Amino acid sequence: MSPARMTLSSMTLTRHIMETQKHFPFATGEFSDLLNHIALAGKIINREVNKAGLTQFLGLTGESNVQGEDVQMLDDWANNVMIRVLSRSQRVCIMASEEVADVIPVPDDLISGRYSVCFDPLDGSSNIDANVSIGTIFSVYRRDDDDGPGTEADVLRPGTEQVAAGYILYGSSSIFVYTAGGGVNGFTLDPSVGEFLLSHPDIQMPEQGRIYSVNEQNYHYWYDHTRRYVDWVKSIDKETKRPYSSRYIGSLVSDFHRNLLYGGIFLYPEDKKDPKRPHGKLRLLYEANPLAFIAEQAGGAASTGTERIMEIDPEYLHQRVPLIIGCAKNVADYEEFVAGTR
Ligand code: P6P
Repeated sequence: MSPARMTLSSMTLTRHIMETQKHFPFATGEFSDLLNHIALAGKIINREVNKAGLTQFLGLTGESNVQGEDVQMLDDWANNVMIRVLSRSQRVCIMASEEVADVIPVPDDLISGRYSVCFDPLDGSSNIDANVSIGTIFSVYRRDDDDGPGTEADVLRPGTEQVAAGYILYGSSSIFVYTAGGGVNGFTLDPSVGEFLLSHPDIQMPEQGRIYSVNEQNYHYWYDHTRRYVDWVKSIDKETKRPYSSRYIGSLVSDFHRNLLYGGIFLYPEDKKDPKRPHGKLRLLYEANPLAFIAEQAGGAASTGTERIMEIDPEYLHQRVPLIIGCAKNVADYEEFVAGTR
């Protein structure tokens, strides 16, 4: 085997977080310790996701969650892992989960901290039984004081106030991707040592990509500007003499991660499909905001079509927003169609 192939990254996630924290004056070991607890939860979830077919975790619980979606058994279990690990980290004062109607306080008998964490414990879970990659998405805020128990106000904050965000993608290999405001780095899990090792340093999106990801089943429910944009990316480009490539997995973390590495745009726009969901399907606090932070830190963009995702002031916990996210030029193109200038 050539020496190059023998090169194994020795930069563990833990060491990278500590190294990164040296550049933050306010950083104490608490922040690094919190991120390491999120990574621990990811390793535990990864262990079960990777053998879901061999355990009792396949299928539905028979219940539906606050979103009105069927709850997969692995969803429920992953949600409990996130809550249990974060509650015992001594770094968290409040949590918000896609699977739970209200904010989740840290039990009185445990020590709480000054961070609040919003998470989707297992995004894309409807794909679990088909072995499609799924992921955990997280968003971290820091309160200025550590007085008293956390409240909903500690999570209803604009995405610009996030101190960290990322996801763990459970796929052919499992990868931990995060930003703390100083760029985006990816760490691949080496199961033989149980460590996330730096595999994708300083991820940068190209200015423009040629992949579009959208569920075209919704075409007839879209507003005219979305239809015209998708028709445009499917038309023959004068320079390249070919249309964009369509890639849609139906698992947000997987679609986003591919576009992050290869370039492209993911769209879940507002539509007229369901009057109860006029702003599209995806949620602001634990899907749009964390991925928007990652996208912007990698040189990309994230918008509703008219507004920067990270500048939205959240009104309620499970607020849904249109999500147009990817390479900066691609998002800008879509915004021009919304504005009617194209
Ligand atoms: P649709 C998965 O349930 C999810 O929340 C995201 O992971 C994914 O991007 C989206 O829904 C897919 O929704 O309506 O295209 O099936």
